[in-house]
Amino acid sequence: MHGKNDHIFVPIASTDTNVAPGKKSCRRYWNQLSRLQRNIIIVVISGLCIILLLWIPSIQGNNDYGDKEYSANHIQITPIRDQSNNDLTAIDGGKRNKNEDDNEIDLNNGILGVDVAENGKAVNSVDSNNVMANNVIDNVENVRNNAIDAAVDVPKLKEFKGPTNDRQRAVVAAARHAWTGYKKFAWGHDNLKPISMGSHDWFGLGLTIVDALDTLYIMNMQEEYEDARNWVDLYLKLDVNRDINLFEVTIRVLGGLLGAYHLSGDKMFLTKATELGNRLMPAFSSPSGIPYSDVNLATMVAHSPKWSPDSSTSEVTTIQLEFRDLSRITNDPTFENAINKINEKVHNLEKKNGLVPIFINANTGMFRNFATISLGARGDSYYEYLLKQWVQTGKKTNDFLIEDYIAAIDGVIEHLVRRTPNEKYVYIGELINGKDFKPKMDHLTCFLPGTLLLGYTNGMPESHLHLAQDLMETCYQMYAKQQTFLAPEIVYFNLNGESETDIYVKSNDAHNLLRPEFIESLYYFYSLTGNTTYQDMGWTIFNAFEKYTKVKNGYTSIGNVKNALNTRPRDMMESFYLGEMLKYFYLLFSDDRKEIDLEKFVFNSEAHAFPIGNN
Ligand code: DMJ
Repeated sequence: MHGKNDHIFVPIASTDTNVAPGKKSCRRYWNQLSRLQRNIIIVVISGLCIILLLWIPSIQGNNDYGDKEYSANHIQITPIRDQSNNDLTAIDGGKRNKNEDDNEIDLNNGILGVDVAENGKAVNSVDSNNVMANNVIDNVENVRNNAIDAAVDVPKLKEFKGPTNDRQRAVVAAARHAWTGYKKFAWGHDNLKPISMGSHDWFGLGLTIVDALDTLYIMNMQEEYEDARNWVDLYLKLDVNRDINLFEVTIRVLGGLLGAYHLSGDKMFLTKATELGNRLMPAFSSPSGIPYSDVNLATMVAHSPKWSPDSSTSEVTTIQLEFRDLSRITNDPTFENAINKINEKVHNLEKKNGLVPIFINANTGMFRNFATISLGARGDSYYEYLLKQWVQTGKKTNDFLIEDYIAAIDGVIEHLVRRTPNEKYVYIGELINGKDFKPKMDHLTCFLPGTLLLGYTNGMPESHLHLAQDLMETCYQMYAKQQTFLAPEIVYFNLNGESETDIYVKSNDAHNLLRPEFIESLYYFYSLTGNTTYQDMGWTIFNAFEKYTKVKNGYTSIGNVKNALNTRPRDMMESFYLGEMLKYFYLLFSDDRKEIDLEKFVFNSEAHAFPIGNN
């Protein structure tokens, strides 16, 4: 239950329906004119309207708002030399493809007009709820009007050429199979239920379509991309009258729209993203500035989760890349100001050697006492976004974030890292009540090796590289040890020789939800080192997914990875299967390891790529 104070009530502006004074006398004057006079006036007004209609698009084409660094950042691939100093080909005895440096992404070609920035502007103060909601609603109306103009943009699909090898072709075939099932049975709904041939709605925002936009774009699946793009344009209604989760909608929907915008340059996505950003803003109106977890996008009411007064720490700290990106491309600092406030608040809280409890209270702005410390559920992406925000801002600002990241990884090494007694697997456990070590690791934690390697290539210490390499091995074993060659949701480790095997799985934890974290790490390892061993590991896992999760109408999560003869399909394909998993597989198998250049783009937590800026 949540208390009364957990809700922010925001009145909606009323509509004035009074008839304007003077309307009657206008009509009388019109009636007094001769027919000829009336016809002349009608012809002149019609002519003016036609001229105006022809003129408006040409003005819009010339608009260029704001920070050029950001507005210029849509992708065009042009062959230029690799200027990188961060060559890691030495680690793991990495092999490198001869031609892989020949393709880089040129960020300096083309400038996007960002002509919705002013009308899509968010409000100036996150503290004044009523003013905020009224402004938001006004602005949302303006943005909606602009969307009609922006819709004339033609998506540019020429930059990504599609698969170049059999593995990539297999991934595209998987994407097409998943998409076909979704389109047939769940079109416009959040998720596909591939076995019952139905759909599942969580927020009512067509999650799978929005999450998949940039995946379809990168794979050059033009027909599917255009279907998705047109659905977003015509049918994605952001004023859904239900509570949505700020974090999930930010990483999947806002991130999906922004990612699609950066790749395609299609302003319709920016229009939608700006409207969504505005509708999410009431979540920041808590007394502490730590956002509420839930917000109703129609009524602009925000509140804590129904089940608790607290928000998850990872959720309030995993919206920063998206809101900063939105501010940079709209040239409106409102969004970035709100997330900077969270950064500062969390930075100033007391931590255990950089490690954070997994719950935080939006009203008090304090961590929950004695909450678990984990790099799995509810903790994971706090650590991910400390590094990635610093990377996003060109490593020039937000020094306290990278200091917090370094402190946190030191804390991980000191308190959470252990090695199993027999096979010497390195893993990351949890601290229950903030102090009692538990040898449990979520599959979610397998994002960490990729993030650590990204940090290392950006100047973090060598200890991060070693931990990354060790964790890669352990995460791979989480797959390899199962009959299906698929990882479970959670594994436990042999702490003091009390179990027969060093890695074991409890039956309640044996499900696989098609989560992408380890494939994400494989992608980082391949992309940053060029070592094709990681591609081979990924290929083995890809085939296991094909074997055990592919069904007639899509892909399904399964209940049991331990028994190849009884996997217990669960009938759910979450949006991150198309949004993340298949995108990372496709990029992992690319002949060009820099198909997306990690020196120029940073992926959000849902695999949507944003340009790296200068500050
Ligand atoms: C995704 O929505 C994101 O990767 C998120 O950060 C964690 N959970 C899922 C995938 O497992």
